[in-house]
Amino acid sequence: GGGETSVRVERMFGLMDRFLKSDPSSLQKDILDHVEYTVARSRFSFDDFEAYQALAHSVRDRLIERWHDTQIHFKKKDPKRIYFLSLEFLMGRSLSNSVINLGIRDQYADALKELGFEFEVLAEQEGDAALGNGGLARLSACQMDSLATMDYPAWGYGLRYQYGLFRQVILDGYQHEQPDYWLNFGNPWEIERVHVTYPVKFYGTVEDENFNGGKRKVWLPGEMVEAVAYDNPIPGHGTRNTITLRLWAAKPSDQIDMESFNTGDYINAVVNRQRAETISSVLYPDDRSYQGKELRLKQQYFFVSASLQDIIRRFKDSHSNFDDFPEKVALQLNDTHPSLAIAEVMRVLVDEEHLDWNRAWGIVCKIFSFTTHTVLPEGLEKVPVDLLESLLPRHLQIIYDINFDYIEELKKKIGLDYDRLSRMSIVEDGAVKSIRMANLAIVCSHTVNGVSRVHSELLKTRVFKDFYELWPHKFDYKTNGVTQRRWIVVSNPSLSALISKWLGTEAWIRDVDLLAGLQEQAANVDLHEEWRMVRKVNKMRLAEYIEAMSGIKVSVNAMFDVQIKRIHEYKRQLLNILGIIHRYDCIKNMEKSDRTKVVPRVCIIGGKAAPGYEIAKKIIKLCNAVAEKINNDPDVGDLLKLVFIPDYNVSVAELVIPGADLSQHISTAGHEASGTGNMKFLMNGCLLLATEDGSTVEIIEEIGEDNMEFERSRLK
Ligand code: GL2
Repeated sequence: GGGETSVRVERMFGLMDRFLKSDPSSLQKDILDHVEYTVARSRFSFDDFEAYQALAHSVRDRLIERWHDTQIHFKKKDPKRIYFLSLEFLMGRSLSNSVINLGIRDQYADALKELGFEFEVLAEQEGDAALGNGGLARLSACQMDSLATMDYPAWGYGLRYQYGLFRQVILDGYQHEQPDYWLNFGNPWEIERVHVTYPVKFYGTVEDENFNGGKRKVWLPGEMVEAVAYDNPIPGHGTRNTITLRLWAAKPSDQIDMESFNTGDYINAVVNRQRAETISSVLYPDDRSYQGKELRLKQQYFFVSASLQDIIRRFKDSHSNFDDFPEKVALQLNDTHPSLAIAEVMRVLVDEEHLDWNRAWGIVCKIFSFTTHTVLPEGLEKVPVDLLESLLPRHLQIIYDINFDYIEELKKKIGLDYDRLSRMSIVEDGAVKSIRMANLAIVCSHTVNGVSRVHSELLKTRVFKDFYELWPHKFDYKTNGVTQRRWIVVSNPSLSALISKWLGTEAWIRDVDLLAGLQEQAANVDLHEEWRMVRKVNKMRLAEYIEAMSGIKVSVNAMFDVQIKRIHEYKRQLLNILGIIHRYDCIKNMEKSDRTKVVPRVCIIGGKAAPGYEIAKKIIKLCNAVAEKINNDPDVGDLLKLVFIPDYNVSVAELVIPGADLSQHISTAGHEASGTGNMKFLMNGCLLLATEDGSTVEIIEEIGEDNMEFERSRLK
């Protein structure tokens, strides 16, 4: 828990007076100063975007104060630190979230009003930080918010992609992908750390070298790239704790290609240097399909190597004995994407710190925990041995050595069951010999987490059955959660005010369990009425957005029936669309007099398809074709509409979820590891239409059967 390491203390050095003030006139002065000195516009003439920039910088100043205090505090206390390694973070926008967590949203709104600006309008100027694909990446973002709020000494590490997830544009009903130039207008939420840089090495050869009378391995790399840190302060709510999301960008290293400069091939030398930057240029847009691409592996190692150099440097600042490492460092692997970290820690301990192999292995086995986010065996990463050998020759040797020792141990435990040994091996001997990253992660981690109870059961009984039988104590689960700060307070301010009023406290913003207190008022008709009004306001906001995006006018008196998530066959958007076609047919075939009994419905679908996922892209086209037909049929009118919302992302979700009456989570049972959208809709008071899959099963238990209806086939 946080307790011991809490930074919920006032500034440590008696410098309270130095703190930036947050009364409206101080805020106004700060904003105007930033207009003049940061944005370099006249304080008498600046537009909404410039006002947003100045506002963001003024908030950032306040974040930095807390962030410094947090660093000083933890440096002094030296607690065990949590390092969350993830290749994806879907942070969305930062402005509203920051001022809400800092507790100064209203002060800013008042300050801006007097300057002639609306807070909400300026907040809309911010683009999304979309450095991830879907649920896994948004979960990382929610976790950062919770770690900060709960006073953990945590660090997030990831990659600062130059282009985030592609922008989805719909042309003639088809998805087209365009680059997301999210950094083109600057990013006030990050701080470039030009002095926090580390060299990252690739390729080359491994040689034997004489050492202390024996031999040791030396990696002679063939390419070197520089990792530069960009820090994103993450404020907790109701605490001064402000943690760091450190994202790495690739820059050419001064040490590369000196030869070409010296031999006069200046142009090629510059071109080669630019190549370095491609490592952090683009996020792979496929969630859960791994193609064994070299650039992807390079990204993984680049981020792992830089993060570990940083973590080890911090450890060495105050420790000299690596046996203490597990007391001070916890490394959380978010899926298999960062699992090269295991081989990298071994390499650093053995090759650079000269620990003997067994001592290093003992340390490695105590520091890693691994969360897997998938059910499908084909979703598990496999890295072709040839690729690894060329890019990271020393790591391949280390993985082989880990595997050798592990298989020897395994033989002692399970005997010579070769089928089982080959299933459990880290190395897969097939047409393409490859490394099974999940097996590597399981072997070395002290804990293997699932993301819901059902998921964990599937891991134990199917996906990782062999491992569960061997190490039952390693298997655990932590059902996913989402932060109410983002999904109610930021995205649904009216509902947030309503909840605080009826609970008589704002404490639920830190402690979500307190929402259960609303149960006492469940029958209160005044509450119902206010709730309905809140929903209406949110539906109006959504209807305006729909009209602006698609030109389709929808009635707010209709039921808004929503399915927003990545497009996947298993998520069954197709089933939803077939249901809509059926509904349309039924209405068409109805007697006019019966139509009055139909509840008017606006069906809303949104989501991106991986660019190479043909069937998913056809589902989008189908949706748009069906929409075209239904929406232009005057005979059906407001009884049925279908809208495909383009470019689904975090800020679109923030707009759509509060306006939904019904939401669909209809994955084929056994396929959705958890799902997190269901929780976001639910906490906004939305009905769920769902299959018993992933976390929905636990939602059912929480809400109780009184609050749900089973489909007939489930009733005996
Ligand atoms: C996912 C799972 O599919 C999803 O069910 C789960 O809620 C999230 C977070 O644990 O992880 N796995 C994955 O690769 N993506 C997910 O959303 N993209």
